[in-house]
Amino acid sequence: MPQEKAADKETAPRSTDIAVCEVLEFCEGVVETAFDRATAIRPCPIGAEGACCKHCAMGPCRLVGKVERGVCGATRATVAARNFARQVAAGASAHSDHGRGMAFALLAVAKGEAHGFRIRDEAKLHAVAGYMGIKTEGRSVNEIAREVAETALAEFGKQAGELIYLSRATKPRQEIWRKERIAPRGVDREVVELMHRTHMGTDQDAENILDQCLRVALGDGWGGSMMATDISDILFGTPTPLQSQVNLGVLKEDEVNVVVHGHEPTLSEMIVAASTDPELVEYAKSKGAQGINLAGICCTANEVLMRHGIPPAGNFLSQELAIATGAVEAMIVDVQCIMQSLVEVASRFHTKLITTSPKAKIEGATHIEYDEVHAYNSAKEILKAAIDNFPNRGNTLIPKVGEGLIAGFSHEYVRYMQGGLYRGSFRPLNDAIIQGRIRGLAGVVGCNNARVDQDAPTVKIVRELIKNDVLVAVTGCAATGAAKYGYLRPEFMAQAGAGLREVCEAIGIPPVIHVGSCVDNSRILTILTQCATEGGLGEDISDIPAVGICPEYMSEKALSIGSYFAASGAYTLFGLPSPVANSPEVVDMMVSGWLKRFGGAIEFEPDVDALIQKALSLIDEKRRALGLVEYDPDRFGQSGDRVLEEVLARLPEGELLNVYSTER
Ligand code: MSK
Repeated sequence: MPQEKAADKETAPRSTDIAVCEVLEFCEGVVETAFDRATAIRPCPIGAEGACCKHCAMGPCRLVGKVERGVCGATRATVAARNFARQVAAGASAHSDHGRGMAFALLAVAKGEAHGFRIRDEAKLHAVAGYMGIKTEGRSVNEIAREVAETALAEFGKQAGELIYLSRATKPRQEIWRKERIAPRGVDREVVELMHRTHMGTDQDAENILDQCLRVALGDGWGGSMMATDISDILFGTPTPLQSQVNLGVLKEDEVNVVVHGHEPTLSEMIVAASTDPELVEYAKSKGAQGINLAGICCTANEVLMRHGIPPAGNFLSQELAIATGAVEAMIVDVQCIMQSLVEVASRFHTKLITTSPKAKIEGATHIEYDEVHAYNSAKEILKAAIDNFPNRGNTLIPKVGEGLIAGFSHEYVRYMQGGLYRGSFRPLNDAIIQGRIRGLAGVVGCNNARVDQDAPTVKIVRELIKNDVLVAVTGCAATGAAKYGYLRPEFMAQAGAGLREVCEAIGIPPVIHVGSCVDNSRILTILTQCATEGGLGEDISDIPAVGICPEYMSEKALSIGSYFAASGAYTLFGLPSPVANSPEVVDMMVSGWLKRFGGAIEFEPDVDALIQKALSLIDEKRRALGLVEYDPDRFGQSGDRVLEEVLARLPEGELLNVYSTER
């Protein structure tokens, strides 16, 4: 792979991304980055294993060595479960508060108070109204939208009953949630109850704490996140496949570079619209630039990539380096995954760091508060500040490294691509799995983590999975990671096993499909549910030959995602050491206990090769349980488009891959 650079094992983890390495080399001794701090700061081994309890002022208690209990008598299991559960609560809150923000935005649009926004996908609005039991006949779009928004908002504060969207799961899954008493009542209620239960001296039964943790996580996956995805689609359009590029090479020497970073799509949608405003483009030219170039980092990047093809400049660990290219006039941030160090890095260059959310100010950054009512004007004000900054640009270092990609695979499109508008279904995919052309499915999701080589685990896992005929869906920073190395290009079918390749060629998709940002992991739940209800692969997500993998997790949101995947019946593997390792009892509850009760589990496996083998064996076990033909990599011989392989073989190395012109 031309894009991969072997990380120097003598040193601390760095990156396999040659663009990142190029800028890091320049930063050496000049600009401090997360890579440097990760080398300087050793992770606390006590906290890392969930052995530290700091829930009251008698501690912090370190349950290590011969210490089995804290001052209050809390056991290792209680402490590990409480720590994990609180992390899940924080992650679920981040996703769900994002979902609440989207519901408020929809309400403002429906009331005609959000200038510049409109409902772009009426079909999706009707579909969502259907899930919510809202009458649509004879009503205007805004009336329906208003009731959808109000119903969604009510889901957060609901005190009893069940979240409405649980009814979108398979019937057997709903029964499991009821039987095991983990069906969430209201999104916020479950988080508050978890914080109560994990207060000193309250819930002191690890399994009971973990049950509440799953209730919270389900409130995220089938509540806050799913509503965030749906409402984003209603307001900004349901994604369909489109082309773009990725990596630091998407920044332009001769244009005003504006990088959007964070998670929420409302402001970034307006930034996209304003970036082509003739008045602003002319203004940029008056300052000596050729135009305005937008790029993204983290999941705001994924939101605007999925709907507009705006190129991601990188994933989580690339955020400081985008600024260190010296070519970014403004980095506009909203919420989540934004490093406080950006202020310091930006101060070394001319970049304006602009915070926009009242929920996320950063000392030293410029705050331009965004509100839906004046969204377009806010976007213009921000872009104008970026343009004004263009003449201040000094020397730049934009690595000539980039990669093409295809993104935009909403679950609606995945269904559509298997038969079109009138015959769309999951039948072809299910049949391919049943025949063994596709061995199984994997969702590869999550972040970068400065404790491991940036992108290395994700890329290795994706490569091995597709080689073994596993169709991969990616989200979040894992999606950007896979994209940087070419895996989101249809040409990369050449690396897939023969069976997977044949299916991808027939449908016209890459072997790795980008389904969105981290809240869009809810799309994976929907895809798996539709596979289950299509027939032939059992009756529930837990029957399907599928795994969830989070190779480089960093965020608490990833733990919430893993927990709702597990409670939804998916075995989920995390590629870092276990945060509950201090309690073998809790480790066992989350693997064999959850497997028995929910058909899904969470396991932490830092050895990438072992993780890949585990993922493949889990898929094969499900195949056997369903009585499907045993997977045989040679069954489909040399099927697939051999011509493509020959064309690729004739090209000099690097011609198609890795380097593209910055002229787009
Ligand atoms: S941005 S949560 S680093 S995926 Fe969604 Fe990336 Fe993980 Fe943040």
